[in-house]
Amino acid sequence: MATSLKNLSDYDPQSVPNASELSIGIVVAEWNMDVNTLLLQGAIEALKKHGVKDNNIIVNYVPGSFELTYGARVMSENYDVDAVIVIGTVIQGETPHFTYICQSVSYGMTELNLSCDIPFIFGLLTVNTKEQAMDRAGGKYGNKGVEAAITAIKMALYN
Ligand code: RBF
Repeated sequence: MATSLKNLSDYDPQSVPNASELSIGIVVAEWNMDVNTLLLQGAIEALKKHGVKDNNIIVNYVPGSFELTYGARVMSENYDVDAVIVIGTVIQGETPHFTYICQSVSYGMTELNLSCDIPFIFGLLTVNTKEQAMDRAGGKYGNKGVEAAITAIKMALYN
């Protein structure tokens, strides 16, 4: 959890295993693309920093966060990836859509983690405001895309 007390973007790089043999899929939602682009950049930079080759980072897009579960499943079926990261930003509005979308992605990732042989990493920002999103996309609370990438490497090599 990235809070002011625990910001994994300040992680110890020595604690991350070499990822040069890994292929990582990233599925990005197109809603709030300005935020998601920053999260994606953070994720790709972190993957490359730890050895993942350019050709072994596959990025696909889906219309919104609700579609991330299906996009992640298709990514795992169509590409030989060792982990899938989903990236999206859901901002609380005046209607209950926020809860439905966030719960759906959360359940979706859990379901995929239980039923598939590779890990699925939850890179979804669930925030009240755009400002809170930016704070977590390279702002004062780090970049959750970086954290998702480090988690993907660790979980892909988990045994
Ligand atoms: N998708 C997001 O990724 N982030 C959002 O903040 C977001 N807000 C939405 C608000 C409403 C009222 C609706 C209907 C959809 C929203 N979506 C959002 C899109 C959603 O994830 C999905 O793409 C669509 O509902 C189509 O299945």
